Amino acid sequence: MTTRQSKSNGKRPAKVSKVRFGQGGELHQTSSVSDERLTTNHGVPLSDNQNSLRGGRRGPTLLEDMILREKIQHFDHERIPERIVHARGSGAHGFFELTKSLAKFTRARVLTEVGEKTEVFVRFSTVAGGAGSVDTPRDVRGFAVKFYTKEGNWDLVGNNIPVFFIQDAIKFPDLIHSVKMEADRGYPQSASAHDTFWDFVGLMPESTHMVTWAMSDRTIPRSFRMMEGFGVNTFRLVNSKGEGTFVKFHWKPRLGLQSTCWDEAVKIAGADPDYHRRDLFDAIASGSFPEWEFGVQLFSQQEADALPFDILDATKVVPEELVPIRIVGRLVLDRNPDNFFAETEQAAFLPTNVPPGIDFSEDPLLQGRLFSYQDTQLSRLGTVNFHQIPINRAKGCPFQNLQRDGHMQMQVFKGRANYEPNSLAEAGEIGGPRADPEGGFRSFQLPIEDRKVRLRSESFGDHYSHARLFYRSQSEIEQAHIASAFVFELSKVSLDHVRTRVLSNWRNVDEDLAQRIANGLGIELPAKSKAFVEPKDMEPSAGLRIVGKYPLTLMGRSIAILVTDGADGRIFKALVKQAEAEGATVKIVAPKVGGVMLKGGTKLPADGQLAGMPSVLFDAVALVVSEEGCTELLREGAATDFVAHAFGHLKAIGFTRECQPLLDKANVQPDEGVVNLTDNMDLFFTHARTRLWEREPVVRLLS
Ligand code: HDE
Repeated sequence: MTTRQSKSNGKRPAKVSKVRFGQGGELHQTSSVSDERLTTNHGVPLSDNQNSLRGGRRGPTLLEDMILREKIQHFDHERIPERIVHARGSGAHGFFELTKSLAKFTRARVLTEVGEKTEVFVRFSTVAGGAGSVDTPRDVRGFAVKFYTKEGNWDLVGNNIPVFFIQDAIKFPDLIHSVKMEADRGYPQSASAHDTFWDFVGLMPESTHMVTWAMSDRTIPRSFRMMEGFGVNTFRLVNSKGEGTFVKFHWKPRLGLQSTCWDEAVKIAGADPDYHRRDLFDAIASGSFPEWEFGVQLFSQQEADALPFDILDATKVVPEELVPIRIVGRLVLDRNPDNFFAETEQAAFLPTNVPPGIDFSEDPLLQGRLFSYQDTQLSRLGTVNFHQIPINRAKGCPFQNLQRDGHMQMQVFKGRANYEPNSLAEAGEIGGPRADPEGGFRSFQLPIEDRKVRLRSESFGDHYSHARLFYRSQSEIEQAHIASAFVFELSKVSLDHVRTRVLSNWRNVDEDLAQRIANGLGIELPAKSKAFVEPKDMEPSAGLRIVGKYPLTLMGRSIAILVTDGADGRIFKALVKQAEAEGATVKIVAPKVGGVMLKGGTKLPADGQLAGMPSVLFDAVALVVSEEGCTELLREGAATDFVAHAFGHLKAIGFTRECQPLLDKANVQPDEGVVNLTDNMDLFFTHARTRLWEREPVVRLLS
């Protein structure tokens, strides 16, 4: 028996690529790996990476083998604790560009220098599931942006819904415990459809507004690229005179706000658990960069006082109709992370990261967040020095202070002074940095003189008006989806009293909605719960809808072409040409991954095999098949599902004449969106730009 040797010849010199010195004077090593020789973590070259050190060929492994021990030990500790919430996330690099100056309201450079580009790192996430959970549960999405500004990092840690479940940070652990896996059984993973969540919700009327949003299609987004983002909490801008203006932050996707259908989201979870992560990565890799407009709603204290709700209450939305959104910048994501762990996983977002000119409000939810994020990084990243990890480092400016040492200190400081004040500079030594009273961060001079209390302001007491506003602002389609989502979720609740309490609360929101839910569940409507503050009717806000807001475009959408042997290559080519010209992605799906032989003998390789690339992964499908091909497909369940699901999920279906038997088998009923490609390819593309909402009553009994 011969011993297998490592292929490394051991002659090439070990090379550490790209070593540069950071602004703090420390050695900062970028980690691009070269193909030079392997070493241990301490630089000792390896002669063999295949065999551990043994006492004889067949003898026991020796404790002395430091190479084996180092490698295994590093591997044993490869995982760090995942985030307690928002554990499942995907990130990307990009830039923010200011298009309109807010100099009147703030002295933060990032919001005053028009045309200046600021580097950003963005992380999107689900909330409830673990790091390895699927991308498409019904859940709120995180939308966290780290701006590396010239005045320090600004982290705008937002969500894709503008309000939140609770008003006070002290309820956050309860909320999250209720929605995560139930304590005794350890399930469900990443789902709100269970007893404990709805128990909490029913007992906390302040959650009514957010839960109504959560039951809307906002929580089943089509793509991260097609989500709105919100800062949620009210913040303050502070100008050079020290004057404060309240601000709400908004992100508006250039591709419009789009969602999946619930049944589709459920099926995607099986077909591609990484659906959103892949979509983001592929879009950036192909040069189709996701983009958002950045907007602000600005209002003074007087304007805030005139609003019929409290702007410090994060369960309330400020309708665009009351305070318009001014678009002042754009965000473009143009670079994928090189390493998921080092960047996306180790990214630490802190709502406390604000440059001079941006400040907090007294929102009691935000105030709690100001403590939590810094604290959670310690258990997740294990050190107070997590700000030195490359993804978290302030890159736009130097950072320097007299904080020292600690676990995993990366900086090598020079000099004796690690305290301030000191007078070492007078002796020609390094004295160290000092505070800057002019340019440094100054808090808004908020007058406070009051009693210490544990009390909620009465102005936070109206729990239903905004939920009513949201529901009544929706299109009919969206209202039906909301009612159906409630029915689905509450059908999974096993405790009758929990369900009943939820319905009692929602009667305060809208009687029709409560009745629809009760009908869908097949139960009697219970008595209405007593509202602390009687809900008021507000003017519906079109800005709160999804349907009708997105642009009718193929840009960023994806089309599957199902082909078989003998398919018509001309139709295929024409489809691809038009789709790609309009910015859509085309994928070729075939019975076998090796591809098909088109009529005339051209070989066409496939992007995916039918069972592995179902129609749920696409926005529209075209069926370009031959007669024989169709006969084969009739015997394949995945083909029937491909067509039936496309129809059921309200997608445009283009087909060639030969495909009729498959359409019949899949029970596709002719409508405007089922288009013979030979007759009218343009019509297919018209419908591929949106969903055929009018088909929904044909395929689904909605509540
Ligand atoms: Fe978070 N939240 N949160 N949250 N949150 C975290 O911080 C917390 C809240 C949001 O991609 C944690 O670094 C409290 C609102 C996002 O890394 C933790 C309260 C909003 C992310 C934490 C809230 C958010 C987090 C877990 C109530 C929308 C992911 C890991 C007072 C504005 C950021 C971490 C990323 C993450 C605490 C409420 C958004 C535990 C105490 C409201 C997008 O610190």
